[in-house]
Amino acid sequence: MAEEHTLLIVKPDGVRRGLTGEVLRRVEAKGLRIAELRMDRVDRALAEEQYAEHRDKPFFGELVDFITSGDVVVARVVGERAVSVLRTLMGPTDPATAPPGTIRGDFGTVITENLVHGSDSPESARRELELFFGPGDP
Ligand code: 3AN
Repeated sequence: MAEEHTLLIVKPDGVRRGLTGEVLRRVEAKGLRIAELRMDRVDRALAEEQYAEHRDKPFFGELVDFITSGDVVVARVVGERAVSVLRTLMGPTDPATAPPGTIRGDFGTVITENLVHGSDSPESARRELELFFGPGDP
């Protein structure tokens, strides 16, 4: 099976709490590769584009406020089934009920502050990687 590329974001809560290294360690220890990496700041326009599918949800404003509230670390993560493997490492959306052993289950309690973002499909990954890293790799 071909390698997939996916977008990982360590959100502002993860960066503020000094958990960037821990998140990246887990990604690498699992066997995925970090192909590109940088610290960044997401402006409102980029946040609204990134979360376009949630535009009509009641939590959209909170989500955009939060992702723009501080530095984030963005990474292009590559490997066999990287999209779903990263999602498994992250755990379900709500950290309060995410199982221990997952990033959200081990480090969070609040749904907005759920530490990490990972693309939810290969199609989302292509779209999101282009937003953050520009055109180029798949
Ligand atoms: P995931 O990040 O697990 O793919 P999505 O795509 O459903 O989850 O939601 C995107 C982000 O929106 C989540 N990471 C979380 O921060 C926020 N979010 C999702 N559902 C809620 C909710 N019910 N209340 C507040 N924020 C939410």
